[in-house]
Amino acid sequence: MSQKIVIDPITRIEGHLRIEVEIDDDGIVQEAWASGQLFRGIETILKGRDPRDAALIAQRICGVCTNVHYRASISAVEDAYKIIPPHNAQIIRNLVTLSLFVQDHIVHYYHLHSLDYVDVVSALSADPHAAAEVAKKYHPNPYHCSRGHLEAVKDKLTNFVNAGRLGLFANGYWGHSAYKLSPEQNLLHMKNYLTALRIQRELSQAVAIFAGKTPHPQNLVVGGVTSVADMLNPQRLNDFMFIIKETRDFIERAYIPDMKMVTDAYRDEIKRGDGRAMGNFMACGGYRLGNGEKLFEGGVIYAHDFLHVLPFDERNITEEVGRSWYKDDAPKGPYEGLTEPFYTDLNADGSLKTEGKYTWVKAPRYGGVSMEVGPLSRMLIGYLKESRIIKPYMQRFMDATGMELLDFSTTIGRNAARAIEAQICCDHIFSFISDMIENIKYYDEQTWTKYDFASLPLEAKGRGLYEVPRGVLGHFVKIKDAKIENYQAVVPTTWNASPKDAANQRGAYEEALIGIRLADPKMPLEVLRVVHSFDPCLACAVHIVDTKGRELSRYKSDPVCTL
Ligand code: NFE
Ligand code: MG
Repeated sequence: MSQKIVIDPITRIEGHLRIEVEIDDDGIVQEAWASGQLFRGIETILKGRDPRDAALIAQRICGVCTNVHYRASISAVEDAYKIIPPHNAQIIRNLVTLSLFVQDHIVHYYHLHSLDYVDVVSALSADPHAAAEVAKKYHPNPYHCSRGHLEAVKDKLTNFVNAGRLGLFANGYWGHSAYKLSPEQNLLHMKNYLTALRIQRELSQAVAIFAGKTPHPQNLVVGGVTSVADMLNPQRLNDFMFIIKETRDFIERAYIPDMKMVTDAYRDEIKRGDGRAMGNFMACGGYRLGNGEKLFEGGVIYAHDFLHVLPFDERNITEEVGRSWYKDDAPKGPYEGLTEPFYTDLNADGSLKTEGKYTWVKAPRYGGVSMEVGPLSRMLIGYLKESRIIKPYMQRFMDATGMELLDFSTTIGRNAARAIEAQICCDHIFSFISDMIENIKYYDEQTWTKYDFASLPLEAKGRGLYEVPRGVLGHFVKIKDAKIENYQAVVPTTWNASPKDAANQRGAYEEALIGIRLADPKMPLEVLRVVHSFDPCLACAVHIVDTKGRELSRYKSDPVCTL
């Protein structure tokens, strides 16, 4: 007899995500439903506003991938008005966005996801001396790996546990049979978990050097950036580079080695294809370096057909809401998209109406097809398009671990792709900064393109399309009478957390869950692994608040539902 398991909310993500899966007698997932449980109102709030103000509101969509909505919104308005920001402004925007990529990937892997693979309690029985030796298997000069330091980390964790203040480590599925690392490997990984707390804080400081603050920077305006004094202050540039250099060292000697260790320990799960979705990958590409090369390539892959990478064409993007709590079910292009809530409630027993509408997340489609976006898509597409930037990094990791291309299309593979991407972004921040220093040297200090608002067209439309940490982000604005007539954001987590559509095609989370085997349905660790590997951000995905304060849903924490 099939059994329904409800996890609501999924924790260690941004926002409110409910997952329902149906398992058979062997604990194998037969069907899955991903449901965004929160309704906000950003696109609606933007209507009727001055387009120059849009970005300050749009950036409130999310405080995690902070600055990317700000930037995409500014770019959409610039695109509509054909305003091209100067070179230095583009570089400063890139410095901020790429620092965010690295910060976001490190926080996601270590603090939001790694404990699905790393058993904190097991680390307490590690031998720190043996652990120092184990670390050398994954890097000749591992990060902060003296025996003394590892002993100190073990003492710190032990004191934490003995004091009964487990805090964020409480309620983990410690001891679950799906954990595979040895106590020493768990200790090494926890050491880097603690260091990553500092690294991510320093990276936030780096973002704030040019962005004023984070989250929700204040340095962008239509036409350029306001970070003029920061750009011209050698001390600020030096502070920024110092942080990026320290981070680069951490990625090289800790993050990548950890990923190699996890890949090694969970090889069976990788070879079994755990967490593989439909194999449709999409990237729009972007971030042009001074030599004309692009950091990320655009492209589309269908059904893991790695022999054919098709060109990406944004005109193929639509969103539909047949299974989402909105009105007007027909697929629509983003300039015409509507955001009119139409909540249809739950079943009397509290379960989702899985045959009807069941989420606040819309269903974006590319030419009618459901897609996976994110680091995995970018790394596969870059590799297959022979990117001179991406391929060598991927190849190094593949040679060191024996990972094949298809192996990346798994739960662990998604994390490996994210780590490789963090390294690529971090390394290339230096290219952008040297381009900027070169400009300044030749007295190019321009940071804003002047324009006269009164003489801009009254009607226009434009979009900002970017690769951001979780995938492809598009902001689309239609302007009429110099005001915003319509605004839509089509967001990475909306692609990946998409519900089914009229043709019953599943979204990427749903598809990736099918076939997963749960060792113990009361502790659905395997489901968490799959969902976390996409780095969900539901605030982004839904970006819409019930202004009347009505109850939209209740949250349970007991995963096993007696439906
Ligand atoms: Ni709220 Fe985001 C990113 C955007 S969403 S985190 O990256 O855009 O998926
Ligand atoms: Mg949207």
